[in-house]
Amino acid sequence: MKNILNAPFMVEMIRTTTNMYAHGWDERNGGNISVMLEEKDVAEYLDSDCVLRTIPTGFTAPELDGRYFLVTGTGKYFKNVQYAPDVNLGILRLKDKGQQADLLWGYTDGGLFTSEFPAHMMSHVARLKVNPENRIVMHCHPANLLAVTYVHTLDEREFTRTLWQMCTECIVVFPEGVNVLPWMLCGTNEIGMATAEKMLTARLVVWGQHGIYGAGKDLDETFGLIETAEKAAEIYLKIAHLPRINTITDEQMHLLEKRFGIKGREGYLD
Ligand code: 2HA
Ligand code: ZN
Repeated sequence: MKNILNAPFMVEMIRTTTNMYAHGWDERNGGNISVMLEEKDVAEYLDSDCVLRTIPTGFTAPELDGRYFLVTGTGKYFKNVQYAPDVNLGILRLKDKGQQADLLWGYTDGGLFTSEFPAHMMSHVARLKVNPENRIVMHCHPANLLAVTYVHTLDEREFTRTLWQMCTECIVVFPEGVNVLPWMLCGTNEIGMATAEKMLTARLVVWGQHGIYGAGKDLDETFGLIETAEKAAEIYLKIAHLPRINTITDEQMHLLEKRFGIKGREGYLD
């Protein structure tokens, strides 16, 4: 067996959590990531018959039976992942209609998967329906996006249009826009189901007064989505209180659509 700490998915996960912490998106135990792994990738590093513990998940997701996930631990700090990956991360395989998870590696202090496991797993189910290549669900608390949810309407069209107008590349990076949930109690199946529903039509879902969820085919894409939306939110906060003299017009957005071969969400541009 090869050393799992050298596995590309592990190296990338450690780099990403470290980088997200450095961006200030994951204070204390804030944020969580789940990476769907291929059985063949895991097999090089783990004996998949060796189950350390079986953990009830508290939800049902038959679509995920037999799927492997690398997941951040509950109560764990992104800041610490690089120093003790085996304590702060775990590798799980779902079974029994997703109601149980076999722990194959990690959480060595007796820990558990993230409290947002339902939102992650339900979002994976939703994203796989849209794009079978989707492997990542990422949640964090970027300050500017969070701040915008206090002073801007949470109407999804308006919220999306504001972000699109803040940087030229926004509509190119997330043409489907940003979906938004009002404040809800986190860590529950209810917010998990609501997030998954929103994930059917966009890879970014803002949680009002809490943070953001991103989904994508790899960690780079998903990080980049959140990074771009967060940058737009930062610019909005720099200008929202000033008279706006210039903007990116809908006509210019249509030029971007043509130039980059993308299509903004139906009905979001005039
Ligand atoms: O504590 O971010 O939403 C982890 C979280 C919960
Ligand atoms: Zn959170």
